[in-house]
Amino acid sequence: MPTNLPPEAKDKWEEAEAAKNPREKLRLLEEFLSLVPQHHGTSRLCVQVKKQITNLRKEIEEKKRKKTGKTAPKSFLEKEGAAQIALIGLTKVGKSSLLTAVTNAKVEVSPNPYATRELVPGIMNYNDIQFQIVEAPALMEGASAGKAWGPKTLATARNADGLIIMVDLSQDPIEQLSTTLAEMESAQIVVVKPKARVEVDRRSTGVGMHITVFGKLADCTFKEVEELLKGYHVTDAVVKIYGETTLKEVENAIFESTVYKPAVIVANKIDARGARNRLKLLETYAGKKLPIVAISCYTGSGLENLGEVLFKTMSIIRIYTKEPNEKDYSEKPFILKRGATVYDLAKNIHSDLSEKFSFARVWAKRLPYSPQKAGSSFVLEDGDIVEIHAK
Ligand SMILES: Nc1nc2c(ncn2[C@@H]2O[C@H](COP(=O)(O)OP(=O)(O)OP(=O)(O)O)[C@@H](O)[C@H]2O)c(=O)[nH]1
Ligand SMILES: [Mg+2]
Repeated sequence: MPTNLPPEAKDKWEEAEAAKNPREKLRLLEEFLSLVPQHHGTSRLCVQVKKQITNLRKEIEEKKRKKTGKTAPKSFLEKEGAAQIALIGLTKVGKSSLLTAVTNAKVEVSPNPYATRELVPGIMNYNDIQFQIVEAPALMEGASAGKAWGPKTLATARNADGLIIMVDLSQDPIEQLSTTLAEMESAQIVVVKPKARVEVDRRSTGVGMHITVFGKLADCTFKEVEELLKGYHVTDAVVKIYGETTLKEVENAIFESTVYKPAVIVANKIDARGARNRLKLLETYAGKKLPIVAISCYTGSGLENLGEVLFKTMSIIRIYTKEPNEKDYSEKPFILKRGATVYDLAKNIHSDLSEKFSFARVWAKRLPYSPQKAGSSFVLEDGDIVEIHAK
């Protein structure tokens, strides 16, 4: 059953949601919390709201600090290439060494801890794809509570398309991985796709409500989901429901902001003594959940596997386009998410083109003959060549 909040709490929530000023939002959220009845059904909601309150307090403090001191550097970087991958891990695991080995970036590799204190981007080429790898300052215990560069690194991870979680095989990798994952989880970033997932993406007024169920509603109807959202005054939003989801989970999604990021574990220093045994332990511990690439930045071993694993983990496809009447297709592919359709491609080329779309011709190995005429809902796969005809 959903939490069944009293109407005055729902109204207060709406006020808090609409508040633009962090101080005002903080006050309203505290008032909201005082109106929420305390029982088992509301405990998760209370935890989420308390987290929001903590974050707001930090934000306000940070602003105060900025006013008195220098302006803080941006907490994340402009995206480039097919995907932005945040390179994170504890200190001295070899993040800068990897960035130097596989990208064009120049960054200091140092035996001293916490050498990298800013975000450092670099471009890594894999076939005709470019990945932007961003080294973030090292995580540590307490990062999610605001320690050191924690907030910057976690904001970068939250904003990235995917993650490289790096561990050092000259020491216990499981402990390092656990610390890294725990800090991320506290910052509501998860790397294992939850079975059920609800995304509530609020939009500006007038957009209306768009609910799509990709999975199944376990204990409620579509109408009940609509009613629940309306009850919280969510009127303009894109809502996506994945997996088998309960009404309670939909309600939780209104309050929380957990994000899922595809991730690869890179286990560095495979050249170190005892590293192979530690790798085996790591594989047993995490190998079923996440892909692991064992490398050595010293010897270069394993580096050649990183591109392919990233490509697979990021679930992206390359689509080559061709002008009607031309023989050759583009050298530079469009990068789309796996499952993308001809319509998504057209929209990517030009927003106009999706409206003027007439039909497409697709060349692909899996088709019995090529080119094949295709409609806008045709699902594309990596390597397809597409020619779009407009009206
Ligand atoms: N044995 C071995 N040592 C390595 C390897 N890669 C990096 N190192 C060493 O590990 C230390 C830390 O390397 P960095 O690349 O600076 O590590 P980092 O993760 O960027 O560290 P911070 O930015 O300080 O958090 C340096 O002394 C490197 O020489 C490797 O493959 N094998
Ligand atoms: Mg570094």
